[in-house]
Amino acid sequence: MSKHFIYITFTLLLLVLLAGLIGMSALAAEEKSEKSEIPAIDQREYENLKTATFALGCFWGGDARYGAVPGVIRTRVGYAGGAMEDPTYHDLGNHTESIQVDFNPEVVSYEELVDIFWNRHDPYSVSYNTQYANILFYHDDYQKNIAERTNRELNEESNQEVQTQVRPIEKFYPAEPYHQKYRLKQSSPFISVLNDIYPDSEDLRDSTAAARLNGFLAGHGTPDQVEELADKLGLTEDARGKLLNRFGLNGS
Ligand code: MHO
Repeated sequence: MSKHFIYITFTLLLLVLLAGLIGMSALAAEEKSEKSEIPAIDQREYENLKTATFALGCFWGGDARYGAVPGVIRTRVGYAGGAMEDPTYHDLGNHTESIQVDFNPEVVSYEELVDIFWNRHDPYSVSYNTQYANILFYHDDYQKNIAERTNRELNEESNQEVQTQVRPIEKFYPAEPYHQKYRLKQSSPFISVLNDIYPDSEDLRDSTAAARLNGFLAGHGTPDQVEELADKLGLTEDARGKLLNRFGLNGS
């Protein structure tokens, strides 16, 4: 083998290696730029989240109310409490429209979420029908104690009887994508920004940014909270300005 041949082979090998390295770093850069589109509020991973489920009439409203609560990480609307398998909005059997939230108990307690539940409806009124019944679904003994205690307290402080049910959660069936973050889905330009970030409807549903926006757009949340989060929701300059303006803050 001539020296010349070895030299050429060696150079070729080096070139192939170099091309590979360049390719790999280009891929990594692409991945990074995709990642940077994810809203800052969604970039955190959580351990030890808890889950709570509430039925409060039409689930669109509760989704927005809980979505604005600091410490609530994910919200989803769905059907619970009934026996039929795989209910849908137009065929929900004896299920009830419900909101399920995953929350960080270091930031918001179950008791605070239950407080919102009791304050968001009239517990002494008889539910209109099963679809819109008021139900506090507990997930474990800890939640059961709080649910039953707060129910009892309301019974004791009134001469009327609490009509709201307190029941264990069984299966929760997430509702159709168009019901998730309903208020946000009605609000351009916000929904187009979020749809670009999350083309997959389950990713959109599970996004904290989408939950907060859905809440803020329904008028929940405080100006302070909106100001603090405005840069973390993945919004364009235009959408960010519009959100701030809604809360009387200067968008520019
Ligand atoms: N009255 C509301 C109910 C929707 S809620 C998801 C409507 O149809 O506009 O049940």
